[in-house]
Amino acid sequence: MDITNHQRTNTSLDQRINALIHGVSQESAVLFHELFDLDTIQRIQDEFAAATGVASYGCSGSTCTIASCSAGLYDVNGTYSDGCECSEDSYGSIHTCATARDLGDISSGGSTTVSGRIIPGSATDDDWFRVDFPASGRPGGGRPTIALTGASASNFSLQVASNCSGGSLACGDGGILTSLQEYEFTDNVVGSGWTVNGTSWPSTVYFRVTRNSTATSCSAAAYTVSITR
Ligand SMILES: [Ca+2]
Ligand SMILES: [Ca+2]
Repeated sequence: MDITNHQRTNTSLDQRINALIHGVSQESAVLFHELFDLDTIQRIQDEFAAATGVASYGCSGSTCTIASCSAGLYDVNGTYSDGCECSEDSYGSIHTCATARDLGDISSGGSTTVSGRIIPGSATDDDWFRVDFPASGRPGGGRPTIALTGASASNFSLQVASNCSGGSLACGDGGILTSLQEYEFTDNVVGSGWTVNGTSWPSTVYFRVTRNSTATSCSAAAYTVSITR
């Protein structure tokens, strides 16, 4: 029995599998042409790029890198195999106080949560929100609190103000509050012996979320802010 053809087939398969697993060296570039149909490889590469949000890529030998992503997608982890794995949140275009996302009213005992991402490589990304704590008198009821929460909280900072002109919410010592992990207002003047409410009730709070350090994964670029009263 002549097994020559069988051995040739096995050898060819071994070469292809080796090339797929380990890549091919510069010297064996001719071999790659012999092993694979380049149009098919190109089509597979293009379909992979389209499916993973890659707008353009470059390959050198068997190593490919992402050059750019489709709109709203980002290659945060720098890994080619999962493409542009991180998407912008729905606040993507909110980069000014004037266009802050309005989270509505929070009454005493109420709460809400907002989650988003501050994307590395998106030079202007920061997210602005507005929340209202309506009160009919002093003390205002409840304890308005805005806090970064979750495992990634320390990656981010809050900046808070009472209006888009930088109105202060600071107690006593003045200044606009920046680099916060949490803002909390306790209306405890009544019963303390003071006769003047030195700090206005925070009826409206604008807050901005920024990232402190470079995120190297999509999850590290994600923040959660808890608002309670
Ligand atoms: Ca990636
Ligand atoms: Ca964002």
